[in-house]
Amino acid sequence: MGPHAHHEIAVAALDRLAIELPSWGFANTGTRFGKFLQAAAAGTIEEKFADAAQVHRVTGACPTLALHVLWDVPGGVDEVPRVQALEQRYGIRAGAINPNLFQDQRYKHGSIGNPDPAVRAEAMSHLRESVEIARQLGSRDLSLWFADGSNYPGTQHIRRRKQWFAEALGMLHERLGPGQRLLVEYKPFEPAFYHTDIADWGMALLLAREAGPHAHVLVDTGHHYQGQNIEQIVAWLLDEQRLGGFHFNDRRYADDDLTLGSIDPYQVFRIFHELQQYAWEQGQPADLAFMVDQSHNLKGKIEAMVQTVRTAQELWVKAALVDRAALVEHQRACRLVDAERCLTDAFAVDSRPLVAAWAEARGLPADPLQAFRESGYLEEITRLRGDRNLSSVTTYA
Ligand code: PSV
Ligand code: MN
Repeated sequence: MGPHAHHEIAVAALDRLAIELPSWGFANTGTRFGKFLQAAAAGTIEEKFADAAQVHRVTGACPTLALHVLWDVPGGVDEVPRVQALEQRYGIRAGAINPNLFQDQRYKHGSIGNPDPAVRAEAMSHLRESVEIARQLGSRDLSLWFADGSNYPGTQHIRRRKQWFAEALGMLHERLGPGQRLLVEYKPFEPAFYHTDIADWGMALLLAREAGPHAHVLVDTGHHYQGQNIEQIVAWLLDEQRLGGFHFNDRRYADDDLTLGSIDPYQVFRIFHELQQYAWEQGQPADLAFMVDQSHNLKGKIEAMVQTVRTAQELWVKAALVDRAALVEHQRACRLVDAERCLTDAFAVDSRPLVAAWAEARGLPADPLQAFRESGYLEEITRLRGDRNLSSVTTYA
């Protein structure tokens, strides 16, 4: 493949890559041990829209912002007009709506898996309201993550909880409007440490199937055991027509929420390759939500998002450069080294100039990080938000 072919493939690949940013990635968040506060962090939903718009301005790839109901629209549906005004003002649309069933005290023993029917009913009502918020905003996806689980053997009835989950997701599915989807996220650990009600992709898939045709599985790349083959999960879910989207992040140990590709870029490449191989074979890509789920505690939040998006673009282009026809032939003939080299050769290409050329052709900065730094935006928000954000800083002597 010559440089001209590379260029054309890169342009086609990048034109169809959109990445959704998480509103919470712009706010001051931390670990369970504490928060290191940033002067420039977003403290309101408006600031989150404004910051997301900066990332979109320099990368051209992030037209939507995922919202967490409790953190962004605590007033529920009544706040929809306010969100719509922000969408207009900042040119960013609301993306996936994330109900919050893990922070309220009442969810200590779970939400829709709670043994107390009154708590399950309250969780259901929050879920129903979240569907309504999504419907009014024109958001396609309701992104569901449940912290439900238990910490000690024998303390919860695992099968009964599974049944309550199936029942609740089925009822929620019935509330979906046209075009809406339920995305079911799984996670094997944290905050529960003995059992998590939806611990892996198989459990999420079973629940999604039982809920109905518009329920799909959401793969958060940080939600796996060490050593798990994530691209195989992706390939199986694609084949089952039940992959709904991703929460992208990287990790070294657990759900570390590190910048995409910072620890294992080849892992991201292999996932992208499975998606693109599927699209090539089917003649069209799967309908997926590509979302980031990262909270940066130490890096500058907007810079880290720009870095994430640019890394995704670079790895997406590398995956697009895999010689698919040759790969299929090598696989058929079991030419192992040649098949593997289809992947490693593409991964070895320096895709940065290809992404930069695409960006310039689209009127975007060739170097988005530099463009962001030169814009003065960070200095301005640091000045405007600094006093408020740092007023609660405590230094222990
Ligand atoms: C849980 O770890 C998770 O991945 C879910 O997607 C949440 O909504 C998100 O993080 C933010 O806490
Ligand atoms: Mn997630």
